[in-house]
Amino acid sequence: MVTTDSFFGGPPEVHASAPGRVNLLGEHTDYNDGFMLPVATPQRTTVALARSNDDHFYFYSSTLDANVTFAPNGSAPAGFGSYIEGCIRLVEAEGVQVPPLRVWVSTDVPVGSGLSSSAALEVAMLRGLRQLLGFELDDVKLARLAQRAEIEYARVNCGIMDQMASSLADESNMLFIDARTLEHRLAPLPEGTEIIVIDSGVARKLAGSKYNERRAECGKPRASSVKALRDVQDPEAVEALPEPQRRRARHVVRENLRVLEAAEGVSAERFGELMNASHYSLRDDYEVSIPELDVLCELLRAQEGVLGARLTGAGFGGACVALCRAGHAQQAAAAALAAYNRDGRQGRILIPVPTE
Ligand code: NG1
Repeated sequence: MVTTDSFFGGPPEVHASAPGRVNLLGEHTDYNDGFMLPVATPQRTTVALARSNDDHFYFYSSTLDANVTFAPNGSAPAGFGSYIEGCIRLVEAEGVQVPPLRVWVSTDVPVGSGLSSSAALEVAMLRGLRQLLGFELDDVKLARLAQRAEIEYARVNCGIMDQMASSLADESNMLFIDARTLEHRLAPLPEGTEIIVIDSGVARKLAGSKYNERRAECGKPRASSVKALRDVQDPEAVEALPEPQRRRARHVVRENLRVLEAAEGVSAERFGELMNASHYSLRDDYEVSIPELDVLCELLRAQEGVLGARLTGAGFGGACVALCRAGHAQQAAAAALAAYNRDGRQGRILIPVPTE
């Protein structure tokens, strides 16, 4: 096991960290210029940075116990190093000279559960670079660079939600985001509520290819007079589209309306209803759910104190999020998980963070 002391030969120059995110409402809306309401996870990714003693870059992930080394004119292979290298190259492209570095990474954000461990790594790394090198970078610009690192270096054609949430959200408030203007504001969770997140134990195998397919399907209506689905306010307006664009557009248009309603401040009960409606729409119209996520949401809804539940993130596996009355999360999560795993499934509670 490599410690920071052994990796750096002493203390690093700076530490920085960033959270993952759980999206409460507004799924598959970010790449349609729409609206969303994520919160930050209690789990975080931490980076430690110091200038290298020679002209090479050295990255170490203590979570993966993996090393990446490359010369200044080289590049990191695909994997955790490509996110870090992407941040470095994009900061260089902003005109900042970045010396060869040693970078140590550790995370307790679950990887592959739809909680955006990749955004947490990008945002933590950019914060670390900003701190080490002392250049100006506001938190929205930082989120934009983090998104570009994901698209251009990790080769994932994502929207801006994850990086905005990791850069600007906190754990006790939702972050309302307008993906077109990047206007954002914190909005409190409905009074007297807390959240549960349970990983279904199903890896998001098709997430990449199906994600791109959905993006393309949403792109089609843009050929008409609207710039993006965000510009359609009347849900009836999409009913004349051919299938499957009609149902894809119906999800996006209605999901945006749900986010706008929730962001105004609604009762806990209404928020729960909006989450349930979001799940049904993702299942039936957007077709990104899988039976395990549907079962897990049903089990969560059946627990005392639970107000609503939905899949969170891109879908095709990953996690479900539920809103429940404060004080009920531990018990409701444990009961839903026990019932879910009874059939040999491998679910696990992510939030509230298990204490062990
Ligand atoms: P996750 O679940 O983190 O893969 C993906 C996109 C988001 C957003 C959601 C769906 C990536 C890295 N992120 O999130 O931008 O479009 O799906 O709402 O692909």
